Parts: sequence; C-alpha cells; structure tokens
Amino acid sequence: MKTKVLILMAAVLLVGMSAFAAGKKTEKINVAGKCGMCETRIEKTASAIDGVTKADYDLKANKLSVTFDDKKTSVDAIEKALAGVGHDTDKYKADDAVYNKLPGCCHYRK
Ligand SMILES: [Cu+2]
Repeated sequence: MKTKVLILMAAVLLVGMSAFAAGKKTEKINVAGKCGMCETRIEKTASAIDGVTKADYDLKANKLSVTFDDKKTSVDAIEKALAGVGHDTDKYKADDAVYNKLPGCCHYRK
C-alpha cells in the first residue's frame, strides 16, 4: 500500500516536472525590416514554425517578439527561417539572391 502511494507521488512529480520543462519562452529577436509587407512576412514565417504560438514584429524597433515551446524550436531555428525569406538577424544574413527578390519597398539594406 505504501509503495503504491510512493509510486503515485513519483508519477505526479514527474508529470509536473516535464510540464514545467516544456514551458513556453518569449524572446526578442533583432530582425531587419522596413515596411508593412516585411512585418507580415516576418510574422507569417515565424508563426509557421512548429512550436511557435505567437509572433509580433515591432517595425519601428526592428524586433520580433516570439513565444515558442523550446522543446520544439529555438531562437536559432527561428532566425534561420527569417534569413531564409530575406530578413537579416543578428546571427544569420539573408542570401543576396533571396534579398534581391524582395519587393523594392522591402529593401532595408542601404
Ligand atoms: Cu517590406
């Protein structure tokens, strides 16, 4: 009887701990962007990543606030995806070929 209670307690503790570890994280990422189209593209790209639950781009500050499950994705993966659609981040630079294909209003590089 005592063992059963102990096992149950251990199980509850384990479930509780794993739920905590899978906690959501909110990070701010520097992302280059210039107009409303950039904002839409950045938010759409980040939101499409598995594990991302919220993405809000501040065009004036050039910062993306992103909420995600750190077991499913990471800041690194998100930055990579953004560079992949033409937006420079601190860590990853978009390929010139991708950047040049962006609409003229989106050309944030001088
Ligand atoms: Cu734009």
